[in-house]
Amino acid sequence: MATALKSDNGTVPANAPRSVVEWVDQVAALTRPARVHWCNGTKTEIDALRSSLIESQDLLPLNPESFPNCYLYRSDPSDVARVEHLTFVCTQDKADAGPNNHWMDPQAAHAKMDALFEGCMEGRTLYVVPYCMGPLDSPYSRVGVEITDSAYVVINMAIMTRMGTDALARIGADGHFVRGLHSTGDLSPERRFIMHFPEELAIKSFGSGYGGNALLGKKCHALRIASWQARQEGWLAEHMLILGLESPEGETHYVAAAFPSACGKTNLAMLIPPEVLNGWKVRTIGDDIAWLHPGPDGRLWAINPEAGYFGVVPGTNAMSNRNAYEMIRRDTLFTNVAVTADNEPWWEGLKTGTPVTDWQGRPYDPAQGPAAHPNSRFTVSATRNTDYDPQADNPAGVPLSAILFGGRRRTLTPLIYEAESWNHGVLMGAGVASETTAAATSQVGVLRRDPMAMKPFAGLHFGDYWANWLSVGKKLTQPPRLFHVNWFRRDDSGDYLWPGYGENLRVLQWMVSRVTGKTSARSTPIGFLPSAHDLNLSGLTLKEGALDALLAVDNAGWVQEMHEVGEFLAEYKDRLPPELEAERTRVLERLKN
Ligand code: SAT
Ligand code: MN
Repeated sequence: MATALKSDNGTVPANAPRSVVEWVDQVAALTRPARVHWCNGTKTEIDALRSSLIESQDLLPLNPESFPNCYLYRSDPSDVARVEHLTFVCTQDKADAGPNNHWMDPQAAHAKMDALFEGCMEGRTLYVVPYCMGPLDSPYSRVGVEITDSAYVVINMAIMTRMGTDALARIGADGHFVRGLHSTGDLSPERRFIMHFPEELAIKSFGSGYGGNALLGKKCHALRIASWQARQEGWLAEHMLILGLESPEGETHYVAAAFPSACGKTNLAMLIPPEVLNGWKVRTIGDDIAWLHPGPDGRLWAINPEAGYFGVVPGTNAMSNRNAYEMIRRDTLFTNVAVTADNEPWWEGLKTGTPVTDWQGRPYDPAQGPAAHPNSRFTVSATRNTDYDPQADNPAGVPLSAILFGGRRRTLTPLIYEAESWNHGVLMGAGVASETTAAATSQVGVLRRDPMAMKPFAGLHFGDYWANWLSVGKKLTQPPRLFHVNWFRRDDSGDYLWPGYGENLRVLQWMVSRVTGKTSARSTPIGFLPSAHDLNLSGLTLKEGALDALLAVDNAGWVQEMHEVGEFLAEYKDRLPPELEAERTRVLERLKN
């Protein structure tokens, strides 16, 4: 079929590559939209889309005095988080998807999805959304096109990516692009699937409008498809924040950190130093995803493929994350928060105001659960962050001094410990475990292994993924140092042992002093740890015994942990790199001696 469908945004852009036009035609023939709209990413376009959503009451303007240009979107109550049990990696060979993914045969998956997409856009607009993950002029960036029938998705993509004409131009130059097809369908959880075809650079997502399921540039492209490509090409696509840490002497170290969803990546990326650590400065490159490339100088260079934040709202306040708290007071799209009588957004942990309407639009009644959904989100441009690091736009990326892994664990794992080598650090990352949160639809608070915080996002067999980590390490003559942190230790009464938030800078400070060789450390079987006097604790009062607990290595507990890690790794045994198992055995032997 020719491109007979007239776009309500003019016709097909002059710079649209043939391959894109043909694909749009095919999809239009299948989905039968009433209109096709090629997005150019201009402010006029986004304003018009927003106005149409306001008119249809899908978007509610919030108080224009206190929250200028802020809006509330309420999703279907059954569509509020990622759906891991409905997310598939469809590789020709089932083994390539690994035991870490749900798999479906690609042909069967296409047939299943195409049956769902058939006619699904009747009466709707098909939006063509060209986007670039990463700075438009970076060799590390990758382009994609998302076709969607959701204007809410378009508005989000415009914030979260470099979206529009320039991205389309880059496809022309590049030739390759990721094809992401999305429809909200009828939002029925029975007809909801998120399918990835890494060998075809394609994604098909049906039946959900939620962030990670529907903004296909994010987890689907920048993590699942990209981790597959990264393995083939010798780089890393990771679920990591990137920050720049400037010391009082004016020296900046870039750090990437992998924590599972809703474990505080956004808060750490936007950390405001406590007053006693005056002179230190944290700048944000990214809060969720990092693409890491070995550079010609033997260092590891990082870019943030995203252009905005899709952050968890509850808990955000002037103390936990003042930058975010101020950032989301304008130009922000809220999803599933509550509202006050003054038509201001409200969420648990905000500490001021009173909700009158809950996230489902009902009069607020505590008996019906929290006012804001625990996974309610803000979408906002990264440039709205006053501590946005302009280096985020540097096409070369930033060189990493350190990588942190971490999870939410009540017991055992110390506040911080450092790997003895790259391979040891890969084992540390592979063993990450965390108590689950509300970002995915599963039970909350259960300890689950989440290697490199990538369990839901690695679009390949974990064995192959770790092998790639090990081989990237071999290319680095100046590798970043690898650390593991845990801000979430608790005592027997359930109280946190460490205050977290801005105080985490004290831990980063020790990390920098390790990187610069300014401090020694205790060598323990699990790695290097600070002694109590190595941490800068001035002006901080911890509970009696807390510091000892935070820096202790419980040998018996770690022997048990290493056995559990071993059992977990054994699930990947057919492709488990022997170096990883060798590291585990080495640690275990040291623990026993
Ligand atoms: O998957 S989302 O990007 O929507 C949120 C998250 O889990 O990090
Ligand atoms: Mn995330």
